Amino acid sequence: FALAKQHPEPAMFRHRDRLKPNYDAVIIGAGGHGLAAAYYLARDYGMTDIAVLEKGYLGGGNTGRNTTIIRSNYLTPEGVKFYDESLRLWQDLAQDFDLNLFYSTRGHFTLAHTDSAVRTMRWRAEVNKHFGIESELVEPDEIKKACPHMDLTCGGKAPVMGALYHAPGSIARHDAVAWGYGRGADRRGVEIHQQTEVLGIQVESGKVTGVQTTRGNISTPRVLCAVAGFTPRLLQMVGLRSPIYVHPLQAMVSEPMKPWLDPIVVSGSLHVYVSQTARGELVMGASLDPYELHSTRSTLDFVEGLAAHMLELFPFLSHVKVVRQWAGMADMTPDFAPIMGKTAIAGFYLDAGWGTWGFKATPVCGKTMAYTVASDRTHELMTKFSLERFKNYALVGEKGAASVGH
Ligand code: FAD
Ligand code: PYC
Repeated sequence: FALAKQHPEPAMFRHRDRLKPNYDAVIIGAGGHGLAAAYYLARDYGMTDIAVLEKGYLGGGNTGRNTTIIRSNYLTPEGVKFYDESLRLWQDLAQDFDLNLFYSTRGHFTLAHTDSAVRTMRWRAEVNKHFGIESELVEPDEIKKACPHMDLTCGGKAPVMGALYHAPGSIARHDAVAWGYGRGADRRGVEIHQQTEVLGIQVESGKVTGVQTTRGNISTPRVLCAVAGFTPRLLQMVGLRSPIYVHPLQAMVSEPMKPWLDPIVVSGSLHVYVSQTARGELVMGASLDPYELHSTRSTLDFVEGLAAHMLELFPFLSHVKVVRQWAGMADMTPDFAPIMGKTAIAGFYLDAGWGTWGFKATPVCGKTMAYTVASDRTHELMTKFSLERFKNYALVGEKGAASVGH
């Protein structure tokens, strides 16, 4: 009690005892995307009468489960511009929050093991350079220089023929990003309600009017849905359909080691990606689980497969222990691009379809969704990402830049 008196404000955000009966806006999902939108709505548009509703705990969804790779070396002009703006926003985020996000620029190699992969890397490098993004096709000797521990022959199975090198590629501490946005929104008056599940969304005459939650009903004219792998369930509540399908994406982490791996290394062909954190752990991932499943269970099969591929690239790791594994629910779209913006229901805004690629986009999603909710106009950076594109056959094909095997 004495401590509480000395520190009346919590370090991160306040616990709110009760929900109000109405808010200017409700944000469903306290992941990075929902919290970032709340933060920019409060900071840039003075909208603070907002409730962020979270069925579990803040950052407990894909935001706290991802492998934190940040890059902008995408394939389509729309994608490149969007992620590039995100990379710009990442640069002063820690200062903005006054919180260390462990943002660390490492350089990012996407390895090519076949002629056709080399061709795709060259294609990406050229698109990237056209938009001023630092990306280039590099030869095996340059990979070896940056990563001397790599066996470029991959045990003779699939030798590395080159790579796409993206110097700005970075990693950051994922949960600190959620905390930073959450704290910043809370300090500006936004209410964050954990353990509060949205069970229904009220729509009257084509307009959103409120939400039903496990803690009572709320009326509101604006609802932003940012629930990643739960998107199909939420869309059902308002009678909208999307082509999103949900697959688990697993990851694992090793015991800490002396720093030896500076860059981020990705091999789509070997189904491996890896980076080393400031704490010395290797953070590793592979591919989507090959079946639709709404679950965050993890499997032995995944660890065995990923460990085998890691050893093809880095045979000296054979005695290193895996200490944790987990999974998230990836909301996949057919073209590997997100679904963002206004919908056919007035006041219902969507930030979804972020599958395996949305952590890096957290700042730009927050910024552009805040603009869209505050002005009821789709932000120009997201016009190509509308839900309508699937009806109009105007897809944004990003599969070749997805990094994760599919
Ligand atoms: P989330 O963080 O999942 O937040 C959504 C929240 O909504 C959850 O907390 C959930 O509990 C809540 N919710 C759901 N339903 C309800 C309801 N009815 N009521 C209230 N709350 C609800 N992206 C990258 O850019 N780089 C990477 O390296 C990368 N690696 C990944 C590795 C893994 C293993 C996984 C699973 C994903 C990875 N991603 C990566 C993708 C990235 O994690 C996601 O795209 C991003 O975190 C999505 O953020 P979000 O805020 O939209 O969703
Ligand atoms: O989007 O770069 C990415 C990524 C890597 C692993 C998962 N997603």
